[in-house]
Amino acid sequence: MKRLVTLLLVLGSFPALAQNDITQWFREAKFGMFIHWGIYSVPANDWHGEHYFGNAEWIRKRAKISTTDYEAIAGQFNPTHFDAEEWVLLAKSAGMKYIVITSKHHDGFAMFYSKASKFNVVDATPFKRDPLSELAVACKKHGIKLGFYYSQTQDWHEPDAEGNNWEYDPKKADFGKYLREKCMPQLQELLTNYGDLGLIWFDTPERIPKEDSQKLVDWVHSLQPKCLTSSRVGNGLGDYLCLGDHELPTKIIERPFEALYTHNDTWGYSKFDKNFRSPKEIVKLLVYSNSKGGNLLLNVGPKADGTLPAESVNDLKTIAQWMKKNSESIHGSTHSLLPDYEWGTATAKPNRLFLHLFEYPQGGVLRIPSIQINLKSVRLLADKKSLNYQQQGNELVIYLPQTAPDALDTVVELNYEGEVKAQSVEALTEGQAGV
Ligand code: FHN
Repeated sequence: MKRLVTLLLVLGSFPALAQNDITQWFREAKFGMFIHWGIYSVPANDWHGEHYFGNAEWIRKRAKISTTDYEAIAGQFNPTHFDAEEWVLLAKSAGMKYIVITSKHHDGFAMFYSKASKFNVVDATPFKRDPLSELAVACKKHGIKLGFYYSQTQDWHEPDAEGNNWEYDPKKADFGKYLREKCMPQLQELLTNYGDLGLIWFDTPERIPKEDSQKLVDWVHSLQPKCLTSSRVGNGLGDYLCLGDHELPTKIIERPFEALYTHNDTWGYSKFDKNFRSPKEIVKLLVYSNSKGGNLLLNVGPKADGTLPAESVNDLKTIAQWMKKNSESIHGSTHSLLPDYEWGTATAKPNRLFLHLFEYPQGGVLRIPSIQINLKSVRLLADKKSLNYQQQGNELVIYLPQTAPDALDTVVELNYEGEVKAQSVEALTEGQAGV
């Protein structure tokens, strides 16, 4: 149960950006699309009739598939329906400002043309196209930042990397050799052949020594000084913080950060998983991440034919409708200056607070306790309709339409002058994210 604090505090100030801060675009982006796509989308959690549940991109390890058998899957990967521009436009319409796609996941397969390993989409599949290059072109055309996920430590195709303990003896592994001969050359290809990148999304650092994590960060920055690295490069390094999978922040985090969720219960496509989060749940995840100062990276898992699951397309289109009317409360916003409440939470811009009502108040009367604010106007963000309000002592009462104008999230915009004084965020936020 939350502690009630009667003391009113001036809640936070707007985070200042250092000049030439390479994280600025990331801080302002707020919403990104994660894409886990690889040859694991062919079995899609069905390995010769045996059904797996959960992370479909892990099929190689979970079914202990031999190198020969796994290489044969590449021979069946022919996503002729892939249309980079379609994905980029869908992401853009949903308000996503960046896309991060798996260039090489733990299975070791490169979804790009690589001279450093023949186990790549151009050399090893009938598709013969480089989807990352097509995505880079489409992202540039539509003003979307592009980032590449790269599994730096686990590579189940390489005896010298981590992870494949069913075919190789980990004691004989020479991790330095793998770094020199595959990981760093492939990063060089990614950072040289696809234009300016927003970020490299490292993952599962495992036991990587600190000097190797540092080497990777330095390598990325030497090739593209403005390219960010994720904290999962390991050992406390990286330009921004990735929270754990499916972890929502409950308190303001000053460092640039990203919460990450997948649309259902797998990152790569699984033919058995229909447990998709609803558009409302996704908007809620987005807003709660934003209200603590960070971004949401939402994952979709395309199929082996190059199309996105219909559920992902439909839900992103629903979010796009909401975003059309409410994006002002998202992009470029900062963490909330208010605590979380039973009805939802807030995002902020200078002199503006955006209240996101996920649980609509009964009869349309919204009461915010313990707040002092010099209001200039209160309105619904979607249609700019003014709302009546009253400051009754320390309580602010806002009179809304009787029923929720937006079933996903009704956004109320407060315009104010001076400082906002409210109940301590510390006291109210713990455990209230409630998604
Ligand atoms: O093992 C991976 C998993 O397959 C997926 O890529 C997620 C995304 O954050 N990262 C690892 C687990 O944390």
